[in-house]
Amino acid sequence: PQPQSPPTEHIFRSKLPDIPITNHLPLHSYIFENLSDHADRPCLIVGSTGQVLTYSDVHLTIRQTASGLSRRLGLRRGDVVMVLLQNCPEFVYTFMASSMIGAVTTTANPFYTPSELSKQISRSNAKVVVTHSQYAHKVSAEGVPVVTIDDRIDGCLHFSELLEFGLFDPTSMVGGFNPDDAVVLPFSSGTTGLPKGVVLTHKSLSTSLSQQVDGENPHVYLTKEDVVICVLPLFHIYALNSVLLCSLRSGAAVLMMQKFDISTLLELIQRYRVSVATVVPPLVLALVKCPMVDEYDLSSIRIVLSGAAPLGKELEETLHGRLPQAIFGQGYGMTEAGPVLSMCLGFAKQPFPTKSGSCGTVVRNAELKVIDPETGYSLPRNKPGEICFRGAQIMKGYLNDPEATKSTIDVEGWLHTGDIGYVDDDDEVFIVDRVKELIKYKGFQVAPAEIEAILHTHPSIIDAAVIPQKDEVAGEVPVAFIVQSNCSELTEASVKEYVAKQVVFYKKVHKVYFVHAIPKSPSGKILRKELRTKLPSS
Ligand code: 4UV
Repeated sequence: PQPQSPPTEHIFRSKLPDIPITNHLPLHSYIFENLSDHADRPCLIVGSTGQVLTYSDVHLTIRQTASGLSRRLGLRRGDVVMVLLQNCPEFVYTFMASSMIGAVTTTANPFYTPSELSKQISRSNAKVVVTHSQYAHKVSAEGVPVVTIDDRIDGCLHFSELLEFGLFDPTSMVGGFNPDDAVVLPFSSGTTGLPKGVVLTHKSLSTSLSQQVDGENPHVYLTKEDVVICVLPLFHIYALNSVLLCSLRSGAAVLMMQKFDISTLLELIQRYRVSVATVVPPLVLALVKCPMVDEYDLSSIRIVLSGAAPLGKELEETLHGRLPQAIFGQGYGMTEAGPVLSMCLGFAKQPFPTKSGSCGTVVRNAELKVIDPETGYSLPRNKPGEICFRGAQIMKGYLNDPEATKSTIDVEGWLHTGDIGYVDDDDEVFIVDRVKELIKYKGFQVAPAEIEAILHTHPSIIDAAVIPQKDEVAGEVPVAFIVQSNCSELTEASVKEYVAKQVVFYKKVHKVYFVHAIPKSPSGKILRKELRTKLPSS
């Protein structure tokens, strides 16, 4: 019974008590609040070279980078820095240094095409791009300074040139600081439309981290003895939040892998006695299928966290069979939610028993409800509906898009996720479907509207709709329904190629269905559910 809420309002909370949350500090101050406890401990380990950087090394370089960003590049509070990097220490230096000077980091995938990057640079109004030399050409036409972290390139700055301006004094932030200032600007399409800048503030991220790793009984118990493998890309909010920032706050070591390769992954886990493995379902599949797994000593792993896409119960149980000593569980996140909504309580310092297939229990100091999509009323336990979420960690809004913000966060502050799920008798969240447009390829976002917009530019295409089709390896792949003009004779291959040239690999169209019309509602919205029934597997 919850006497303070009306009888019809069903709100779910964590089984852990609320805690006082430290969210008034700038993100970097919060992250390094306990630096003196682990200053000489390993902070970042570079998998490819074996280089080990301690917490004090990393903090020092962050302060140097902050000086360079401000004095060499003239960046000020509110300016946006694009980090176009694979996992490497410079990612951490640039991101944390930006926080220090009050600037904002927008993260992007180095595999993006020049046109995808151009859109993000202009939408975010990025003032500089930090990248690897091999990707510099993709952004050289953008008219913003480019910093390379490895080879020197004519016309670009080199990262080392940022480190020549002494140490930034974090207490000297020009123009003050407000916890509601943006600190990171990942792009996400949310429930509908094109990718949009998601404004996550210092307060959002420090709240989310605190909900995970702080308190007497942290929901995710990490210590300075832990070695956390960072194989997922840091440009996605999942690894950024739950691998990098949670580890830095806890004093754990982050073992960075720049490129995924299964034998290197296994080798690194064995060599560095990795204790926490944060994964996505396709990686679980790869580990299950890989015969080499039995040749390595993986006994150091105590936590396996999977997230970003649905994980089959059987898959989870099969991998668990191969790593019996580890606790398996899922986290459920969404960029706009800041990002973590729920997390396995088996990871807590005093753990709870959990069920496989569950996405965990709602994080503390937050509220979750499940609403009937038709009536908007909240539903009791075990009844599936749209998951809504409220707390200090959710995004401030979409950048320069009040309309999209209004349709995602309602007047009472509830974020509507577009996910269908329920909460069971033990407070565990289960996701059963997705009503939003979003397609997830191996956990990566594909926005149908973006691919549809590209298809619409084809001279022989009159109309197009893109929806997900189930796929054993990727989870989902984008497929297109196409209406072609009368006299044209488009082939499936030519349509696929037209899209493929303009997008990163996971946004490619995998199958093309030629149809006479795209089913639409009277208001012109594509009836995606109806299209789904036309797919062979449904
Ligand atoms: O916006 P996004 O790309 O964000 C994410 C973030 C995931 C996580 C997961 C665990 C963490 O600890 C963390 O920090 C971040 O994926 O996509 C959001 C959508 O992905 C689906 C769901 O449809 C979200 O609205 N999704 C995310 N996690 C799960 C999931 C999951 N565990 N099971 C099923 N679907």
